[in-house]
Amino acid sequence: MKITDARVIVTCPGRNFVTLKIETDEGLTGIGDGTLNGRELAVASYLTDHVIPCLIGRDPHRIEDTWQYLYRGAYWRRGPVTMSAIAAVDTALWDIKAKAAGLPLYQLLGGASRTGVMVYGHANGADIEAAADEVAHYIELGYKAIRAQCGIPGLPSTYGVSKDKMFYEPADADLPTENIWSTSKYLDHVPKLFETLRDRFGWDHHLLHDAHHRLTPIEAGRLGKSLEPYRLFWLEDAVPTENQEGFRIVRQHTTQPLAVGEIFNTIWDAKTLIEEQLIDYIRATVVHAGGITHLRRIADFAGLHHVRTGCHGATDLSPVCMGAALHFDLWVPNFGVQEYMRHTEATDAVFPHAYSFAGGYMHPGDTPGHGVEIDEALAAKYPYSRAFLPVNRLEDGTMWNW
Ligand code: GCO
Ligand code: MG
Repeated sequence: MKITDARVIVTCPGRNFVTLKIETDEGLTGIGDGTLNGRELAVASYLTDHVIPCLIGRDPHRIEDTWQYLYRGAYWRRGPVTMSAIAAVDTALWDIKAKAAGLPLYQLLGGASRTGVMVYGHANGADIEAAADEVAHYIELGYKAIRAQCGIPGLPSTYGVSKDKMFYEPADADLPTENIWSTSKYLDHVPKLFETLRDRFGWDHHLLHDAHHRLTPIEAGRLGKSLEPYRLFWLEDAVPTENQEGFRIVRQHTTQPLAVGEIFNTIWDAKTLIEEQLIDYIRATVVHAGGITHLRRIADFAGLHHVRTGCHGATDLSPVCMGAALHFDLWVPNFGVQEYMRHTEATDAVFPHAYSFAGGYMHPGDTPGHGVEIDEALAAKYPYSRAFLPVNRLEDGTMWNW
């Protein structure tokens, strides 16, 4: 088999998505997600200008060789743009290989390790009561695991708290929105949210929380300690991880399970975190971590060190990434949980898919390939529309981590 053509489709059915479609001389096609929120066109150009010309004429079955060709062969390794582009190619090639075999992708990885993939949803509210009402809603929908975020008194807006119910979309403006942050206000308030949730809902559901890289290690240690009585499934992205050794300090101070990695691109971003067992869950996912080929490598390394997976699954990861991630999740032996933020109806219509949700679990479906397609005619009706993620400042105006 040979690759005869490939093209990038940028579409905005409510938010921007970058999709690579690869065609072959045998009529089989495959698609991969290359969406990088707020920097979409950089990946589109990387693919169109620098990757697609090298793909034409290659054997699509040679997934590993193509991955190494694009990673080692570029000379300029790693980084979110490069690795999202490699992921788009890799995902499309796994799609083609599985279609050629007539099997759902998870069968090629080694088959199902479980009957369904536990997912967590996002419950957000302007205050504790509103967040608790949203948790109730997710429980009604059947979720076993729920992430909870709420507004902080004295702060005009807070990470994770959306205008819309059920959809949280941070890339909301043509130029970055400015948020205001206070770590001390946040640290005082969050334990009250989880105290309320345990009082109201008991202990049958997993609760999760995302600190979105805003704390220092010692502050994260304090938050972890103050949340221990409420037995969270995980505390996510407590501190930025450019300095992986910072997690040693967090670990020394709390038994709170820790998750990190949604912005990781390669195994090197997590090497110390994993081999020193400084985290419990690795959040890397298909699109930003080099595709199925590289994510599998990260997961195997993590498995040796008691670290389980918890793939990122926000709305900026397209249904194509979601489909591929669910095949990975169904197989991966050291699975933890999968994030699942629902896409809008318009997005689901552009990306018809075989995956489904029932009773808190998802299944990728048994369609050959990864089970997600793109309706190109419909996609063309939604042209790219620039949208940025917010930026964040401390109360005195200092730039902080969003
Ligand atoms: C999460 C994330 C997202 C990110 C978003 C950035 O845990 O789901 O933190 O909400 O902020 O994916 O593009
Ligand atoms: Mg997060």
